Amino acid sequence: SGEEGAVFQSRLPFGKMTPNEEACFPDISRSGILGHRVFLNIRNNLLHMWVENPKLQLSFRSALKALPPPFDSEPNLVRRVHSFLERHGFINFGIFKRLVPIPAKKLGKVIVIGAGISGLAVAQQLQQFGMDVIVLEARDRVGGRIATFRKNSYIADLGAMVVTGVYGNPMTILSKQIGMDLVPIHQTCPLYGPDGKPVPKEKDDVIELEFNRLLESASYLSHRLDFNYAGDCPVSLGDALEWVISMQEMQAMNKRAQHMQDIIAAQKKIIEHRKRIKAVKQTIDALRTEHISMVKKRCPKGVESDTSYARQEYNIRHTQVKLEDTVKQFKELHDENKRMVSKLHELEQNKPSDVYLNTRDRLILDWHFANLEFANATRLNNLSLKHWDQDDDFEFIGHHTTVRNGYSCVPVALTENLDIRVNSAVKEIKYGPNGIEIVAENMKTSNSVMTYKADLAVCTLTLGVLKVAVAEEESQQKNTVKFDPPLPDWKRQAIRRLGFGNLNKVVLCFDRIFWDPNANLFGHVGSTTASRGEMFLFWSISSSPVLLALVAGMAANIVESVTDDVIIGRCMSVLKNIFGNTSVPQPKETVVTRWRSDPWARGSYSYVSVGSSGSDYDLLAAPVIPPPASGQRSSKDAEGLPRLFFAGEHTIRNYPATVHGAYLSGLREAGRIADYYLGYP
Ligand code: 2PF
Repeated sequence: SGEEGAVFQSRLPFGKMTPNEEACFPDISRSGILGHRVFLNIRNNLLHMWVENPKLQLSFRSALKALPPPFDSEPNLVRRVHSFLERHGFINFGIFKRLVPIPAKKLGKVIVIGAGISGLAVAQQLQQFGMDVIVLEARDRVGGRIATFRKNSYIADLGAMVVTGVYGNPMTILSKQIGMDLVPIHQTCPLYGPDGKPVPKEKDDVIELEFNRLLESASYLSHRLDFNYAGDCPVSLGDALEWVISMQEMQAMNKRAQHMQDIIAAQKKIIEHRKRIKAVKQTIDALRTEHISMVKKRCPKGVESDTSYARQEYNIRHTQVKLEDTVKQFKELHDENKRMVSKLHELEQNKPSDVYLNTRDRLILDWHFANLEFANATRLNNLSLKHWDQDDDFEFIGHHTTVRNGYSCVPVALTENLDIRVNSAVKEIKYGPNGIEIVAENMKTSNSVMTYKADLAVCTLTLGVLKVAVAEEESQQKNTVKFDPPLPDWKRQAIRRLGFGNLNKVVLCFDRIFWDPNANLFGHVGSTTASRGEMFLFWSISSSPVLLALVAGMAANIVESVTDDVIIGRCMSVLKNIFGNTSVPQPKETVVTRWRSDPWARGSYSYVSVGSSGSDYDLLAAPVIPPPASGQRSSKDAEGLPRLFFAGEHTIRNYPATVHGAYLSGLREAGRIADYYLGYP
């Protein structure tokens, strides 16, 4: 709450200028502590005003009026701070009531390729900065990977559905502007085993702990031991995890071997003991015989000489003492033997497990791996051990929520006042020192082609589409999108290196709820490691009886080559296994997604693949400056303006693979374009 909360919500440090702020305000940056304080007070105050009331434009005039003295005494500085915050998307973004009209005279022409959340964000921003904006979208709808299925009272998100954390999330501001019905997710997730029976809570907890320990071990291997390369090959997270598991298995085997050795040693000792007992027993028998015969032959006193008598008595006593000693020794040996036998027995009773995890436990562990494969949209073997979680420090805090009225309400709201041409598939992106030319095909009227000319273009094609375009360029094919001239090598390399994953959903709409209505989630443990991602998690977030099954990891791609009937059938058998045959009705409506086969997505979202790193996101974000026109190539010429800009989920290093990241990438590019093309107000 308050000013501090507003600054935190804006992802800025409360008491410090950011490097970007220092670069834009060199005078303040050099001015010492007092100047910094004044700047921060103005900046923080403006952020507070905006976050408190994001439904209304925060104009310079109203901001100046509301600033407490003495910070209103330098209108010029206030104006600069206001412009800075507006240009970089800290204030006046999203959908809000305008107080100052947008200037009628346009300051430049822009084509935005793609009407996903990033394209809509950049288009809204540039339009309010006074540029002439057209958005070209191949599908017949906006939103891209935000796609909501709506039929009768059923609502289900086929793409993004979770707002991940509220504090710092720009979606929180949008939710205040747009009718987003945000509902917190109850994180408890009961698991059902391959047999359909609930996994006991204690077992669930133990395996989850083990899963977290394995992740920690993998992280230790990477960051402490620098085990990131095997020879020349970078190591994947999956490799590292399986390696730690096999170490644990080896340890279990070693323990078992040690135990066997202990048993053999105990057995040997017992045999030795038995030999000694036998020998002692023989000695006892001999002594006893000797003693008896001596007693039998005993002469009474006075028959022979006193010395003889004394020797005789001495010998008898001596033999008797020896006999008693030996009997005592026998008893001791016997007792010890008893102890050793019981120790052996105990050893035999307490065999350590010869496996680290039994089959059942391993499958529960696999469920957690499937969950991780869902979050990363790919198999663990494809993820860079060193960099897969490079964005962890930027995770927002606060609860995760779903959008009960469907996430598509956000992109639809963002279309306000924009010129969006749907059914327009971009085929060619030509760029040169004087501007760009885009060729788009109308998807409704076959063969009709439109050419658009502008000063610059913002490309929000998904990384999957870019990968296909680059691959086709190399094989001289041309079906998707052609860049003319081809994208520079550094850009193509980054497109190839960074991963683009897959994740699919199955929507099942029923006439009644037959699952626990209080749980938002329940998990299903697969029956093999290979199938661990197949419908491993069910979501129930709608107020109507809708279940969403997730298909992640290896299963996500496999499922795309199977018919809907087969997939729905698999879902139904999993559900019947859990809830009983008679409890599960036939679904009324079903939808199966195939994001990899979708020509306008070619997958679900980006991940840091083996051999890639966070800096590839920066390369994907970097604008492209066209090569100088022929005959004009002089190295002395200042480098030309960039004409091709990039936004999208795959271009934002700190928040990749998310809706908020895609949105922020749009705000960022709008700021960058304004800096290049509009100068500073
Ligand atoms: C057009 C196309 O038609 C498009 O319209 C446009 O270009 C490009 O726009 C997570 F991932 P775009 C989730 F919960 O919309 C996390 F990392 O595709 C999560 F907690 C995480 F940490 C979580 N196009 C054209 N036009 C013209 N001509 C032409 N040739 C052409 N080709 C194409 O891209 P974008 O960059 O603008 O927006 C991307 C975002 O929507 C995605 O990042 C987002 O949807 C990813 N995603 C999720 N994000 C999220 O914040 N929450 C989620 O719930 C989450 N969910 C997501 C998803 C994506 C589920 C699926 C199935 C993540 C979990 C999951 O529930 C596909 C997908």
